[in-house]
Amino acid sequence: REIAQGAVHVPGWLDLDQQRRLVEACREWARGPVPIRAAKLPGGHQMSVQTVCLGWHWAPYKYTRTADDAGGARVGEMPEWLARLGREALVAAYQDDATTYQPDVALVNFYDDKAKMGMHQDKDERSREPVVSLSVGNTCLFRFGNTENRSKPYTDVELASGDMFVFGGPSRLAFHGVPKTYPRTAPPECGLANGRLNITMRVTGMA
Ligand code: MD5
Ligand code: FE
Repeated sequence: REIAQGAVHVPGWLDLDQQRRLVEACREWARGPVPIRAAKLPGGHQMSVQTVCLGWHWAPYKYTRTADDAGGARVGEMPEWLARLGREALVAAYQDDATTYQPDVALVNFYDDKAKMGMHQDKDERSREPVVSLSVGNTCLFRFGNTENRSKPYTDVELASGDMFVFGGPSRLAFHGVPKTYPRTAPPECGLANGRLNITMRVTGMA
């Protein structure tokens, strides 16, 4: 389960009931106050993944309170129950007794059958606290790379519905991406007929 130092994959961490509840919550968050959208990169390219943000708005490549690239509304709150789930994830992944982890942003990504995410680093946060990732729906191919560049060496891992992944320590700034998802591989009971949801929690380090 340890893919690299600080990078821990916990398959099947969420039960089907938790998965369904997350899908329901994501449907609600996707409606607003800032509706889910495919972010436009500074170069003009539009991402294929659709994202809704909680707590802070991520407009490539920075965090703001208002969605200046999407109507200007203030983003929805980061729910405390979600932050608590993030803490539980950290305890489970690192087998700690407890943690003071307090994520203040969640980025919820939706992948349709064609969506993918190129190799990148998550370095817009000022804090180097771990990132917690929860997957629901279709299985994807997740590529976990190195900290130097977006090419080899990397490790390919499949992330399925209910899987949890924590990226911390020396893995926090590793390049990573999602080269593909596998259509119609979501378990019927997860609450999502097709498509993939990924919820990532982070600490922005912003006041
Ligand atoms: C996803 N999301 O499946 C992935 C999972 C993103 C993103 O990459 O930026 O929204 S989160 C993977 C991740 C986060 C932070 C660090 C590392 C991986 N890592 O060091 O490999 O939609
Ligand atoms: Fe990322």
